[in-house]
Amino acid sequence: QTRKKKIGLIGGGQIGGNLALIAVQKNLGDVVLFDIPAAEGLVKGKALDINQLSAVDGYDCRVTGTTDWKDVAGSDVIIITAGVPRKPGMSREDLLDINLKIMRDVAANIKTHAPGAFVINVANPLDAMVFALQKISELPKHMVVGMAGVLDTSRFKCFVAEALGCSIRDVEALVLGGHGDDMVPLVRHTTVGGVPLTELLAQDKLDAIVKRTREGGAELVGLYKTGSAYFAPASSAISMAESFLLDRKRILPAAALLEGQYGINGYFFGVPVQIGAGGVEKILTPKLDESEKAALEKSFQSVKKTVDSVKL
Ligand code: A3D
Repeated sequence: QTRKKKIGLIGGGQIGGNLALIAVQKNLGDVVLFDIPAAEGLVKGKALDINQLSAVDGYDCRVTGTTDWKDVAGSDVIIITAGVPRKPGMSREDLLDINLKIMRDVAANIKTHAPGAFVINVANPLDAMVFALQKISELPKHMVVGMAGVLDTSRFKCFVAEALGCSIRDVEALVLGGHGDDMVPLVRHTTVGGVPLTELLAQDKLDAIVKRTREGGAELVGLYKTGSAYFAPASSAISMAESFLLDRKRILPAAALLEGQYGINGYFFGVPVQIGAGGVEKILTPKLDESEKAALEKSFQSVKKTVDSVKL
C-alpha cells in the first residue's frame, strides 16, 4: 500500500501554474500550489481550474491553492519558482537582490515545514539561488538541486533537430556549467541517432546553434516582453521531480553542489547527475578537452562572482 506522493510548488505564477498542470496530467501526486497572500486568488483559481479539468480528462490527483506553509508540510518534492522573472534588457544577475530576499523567506520555511523534501530550485539567478537555498535551509546537499541544464539542453536539442530536419527524440546532447550566457553546450559530445553531430553540420551552423542556445532565455524574454519562458522550464523541472518520485535514476544535467569535481569546491554548478529516490545519487564528470575546460572555467568564474556577492 503506497500513499499518494505530495508535490509542493512554491510560487504559483507562470511556471508554477504549468508545473501544477503537468504534475496532475502525469499523475505524479497531489499538488499544493503556494504563493504569498497577495496572490491567494491566483493560486486558488489555478487549483480550481485544474481540478475541473481533471474531471474532463480523468486525472486522480488534486491541486490545492494555499498561502499557508502548513499545507506544504510533508511534501516529497518541492519546486521553487518564487521570484521575479526577467524583463527585456535585464540579465539574470539583475534579479539577485529581489529574489534573494524571497529565497531567504522560502528556504527558512522549507527548513521548518518540509525538511525531508527533495527540493528543486528554478528561481534566477539560478546557481546563486540554489546555493542560498541550501545554505539557509541546511538540507542535505543531495536533496537540493537547481533546474537549468535540462532546459538549456532541450533548447540546444530543439535547434539541432530544426537545423537537420530530424526528430528531436534522436538528439542526445549535454549543456554543462552555469545558467548564464557562457553556459557550455558540448558540441563534440552530441550525437544524432548515434552519429556525431560534428559530422552532420558545418562549423558555422554549429556556432550559430551554440550562440542561440546561450541566449535562449533572452530570446523568449524579448518575445514575451512581460516575463520569461514558462512551458519548457516547467516541463524540465517536472522531469527532475519525476525521476526522484519514480526512482527513475535518469542522468540529467542539473546544478548540484560540487566538492572537487572539475576543481570546483563548495559551489552549485551544472553537471550531469543521477536523480533517483536518494535524490542526487551520483555526479558525473565527462572528460573535457582543453577548449571545453576553458569554456567551463569561464562559466564558473561568472557563477562564482555572483555567488560570492551573496550575503546570507
Ligand atoms: P512569475 O509568473 O512572476 O511567478 C512568480 C511567483 O512567485 C509570483 O506568483 C509571486 O507572487 C510568487 N512569489 C513571490 N514571493 C514569494 C514568496 N515569498 N513565497 C512564495 N511565492 C512568492 O514568474 P515565473 O513563474 O515566470 O518565473 C519564476 C522564476 O523562475 C523567476 O525567477 C525566473 O527568472 C525563473 N526562471 C528560471 C528559468 C531557469 O531555467 C532556471 C527559466 C525561466 C524562469
